[in-house]
Amino acid sequence: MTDATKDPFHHLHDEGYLAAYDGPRLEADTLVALADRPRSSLAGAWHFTLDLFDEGLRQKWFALEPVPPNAWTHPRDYDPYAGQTLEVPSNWSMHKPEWLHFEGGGWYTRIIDHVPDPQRPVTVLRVGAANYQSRIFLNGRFMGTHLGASTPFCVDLSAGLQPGPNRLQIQVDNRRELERVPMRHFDWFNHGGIYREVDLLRLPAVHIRSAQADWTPSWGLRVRIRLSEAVDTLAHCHIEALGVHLEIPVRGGEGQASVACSPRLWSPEDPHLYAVRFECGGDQLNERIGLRHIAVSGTQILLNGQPLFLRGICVHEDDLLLGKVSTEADVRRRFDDARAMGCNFLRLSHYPHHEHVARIADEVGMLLWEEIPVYWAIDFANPRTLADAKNQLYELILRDANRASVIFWGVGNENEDSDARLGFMRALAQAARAWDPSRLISAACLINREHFRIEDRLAQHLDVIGINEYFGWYEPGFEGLQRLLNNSNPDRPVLITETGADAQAGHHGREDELFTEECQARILSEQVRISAAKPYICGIAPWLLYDFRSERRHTLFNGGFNRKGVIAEDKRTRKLGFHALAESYSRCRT
Ligand code: GCB
Repeated sequence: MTDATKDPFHHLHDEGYLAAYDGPRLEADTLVALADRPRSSLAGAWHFTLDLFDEGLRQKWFALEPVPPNAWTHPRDYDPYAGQTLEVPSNWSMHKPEWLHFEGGGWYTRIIDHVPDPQRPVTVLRVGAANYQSRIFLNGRFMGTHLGASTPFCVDLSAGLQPGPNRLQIQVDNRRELERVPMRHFDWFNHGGIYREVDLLRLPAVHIRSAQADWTPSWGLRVRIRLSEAVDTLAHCHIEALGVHLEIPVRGGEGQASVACSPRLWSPEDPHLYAVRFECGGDQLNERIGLRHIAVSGTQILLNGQPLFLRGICVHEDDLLLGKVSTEADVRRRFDDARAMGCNFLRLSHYPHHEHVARIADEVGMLLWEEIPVYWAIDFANPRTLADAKNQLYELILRDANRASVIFWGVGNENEDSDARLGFMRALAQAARAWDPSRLISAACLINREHFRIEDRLAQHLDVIGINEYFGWYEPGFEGLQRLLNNSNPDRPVLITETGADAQAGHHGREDELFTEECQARILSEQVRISAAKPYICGIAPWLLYDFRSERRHTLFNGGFNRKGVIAEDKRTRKLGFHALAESYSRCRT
């Protein structure tokens, strides 16, 4: 063994270097609600390098001080204060052709200036999303690590900040690994880097971590609040338009209160939002919140007591130029395109999308399914994997708990039945219900092939059974679909969470010719016609709005893209499937 303190080459022989950076974990409990809080954006150029061999962690690049001009120093393999920069937020895959497929570490460095404020002594760094593991360093000190590619995380920097310049470094690693959620095999592109907003929040010593308001006919308005400290105090919630001024007793940092009221209920037809103010001590949050009630009765979904049929479409976050970065214009285009087909529902697959998606959906009146990437094979027997999945779910729920548009939490997609999978997914469904009893829990399940029925051991833990089926595409003809639906007798609503067909835009031919627009259009029409006729089917969300990059798809027609979009990857070229779906939806029950 070499002594690390004496031997500058110690790191060459140390394969245990990662262990020091596995914790503390930055988890949902440390998240701070963003709402309308004042924030300083750290968007812009950060010093950056890719780091395939983890040299930064091995050599401790975070310990490197800037070298004064003309001073001598040991030669370095990387200088975090000079050279190349990268924009935050962005995906490194989109910056240089040779970075497109890079999977490994990336180092971001930025100097931040700190001016102490006695009124707001807490400084929190909030990262909107970075794929997949992030490790945060402040002035050379390791502050913690976050797992998960698509949910936000926070780290309290206060203890390490000095007045004046401070060195903030984030190492982000997008390697696909066995323990991860998703694991190693998925049908979308593994864009790396910090691809959502990074902000600094200045907060009072005791501040609001989360504040949620929802409404049910039995409770009335219910408000839940959680503070940063386990104190006993009073919090308040004001909705002027409803004359609500609710006092919330807080014990040990948590409080809940409710009051009867009759709000104008939010719905896709009338997406009414109330201005809501939460206050506690010196902290306050303003939100615009829709109040509505979603429930299941027998095989129906009821929105505000009325039966609901979901005319949906699935969508990925992928952009030809921006990768997984979603601008507001891009999100609004998604809703406009979906609306043009007569949709009232989007499935945001297969991971949490940007947080402004649900905000805009609240505003424009679109219902949403949000999910975590418990996708295909997962290391279901591994407790660390379950902890990661649960944490991603909790982060998503905390982030979007005030969004009326979100009616589903999806806890998985096409996971093969096994005892380990059942235990894992049941735990997720139960956790989601405990954290948020105001929404429906579902999962996109596979067909039970043995009995050829809609049947899943997980179903009893779900409010709505999601089914992915590709009759007409991966299986010829529609007789199978008819047989499946006739053979099933579910005791709760079923949502077709995926169905569809690849079509290359501009490729025309017969309806039974694979990859033609005609073939895709026919499959979508038949799917809607057959499934919507079954009373227990509460909606359908075909796969999907736009073509997207996929490293699994290499036919001449695919060319590196999944082409089941009803619109091509340019997000402009509408295929015949788009019009077929619009036509089918115009004939659906509402
Ligand atoms: C599925 C998956 C989805 C794929 C799709 C396909 O069932 O859930 O992620 O992209 O099929 O195109 O095969």
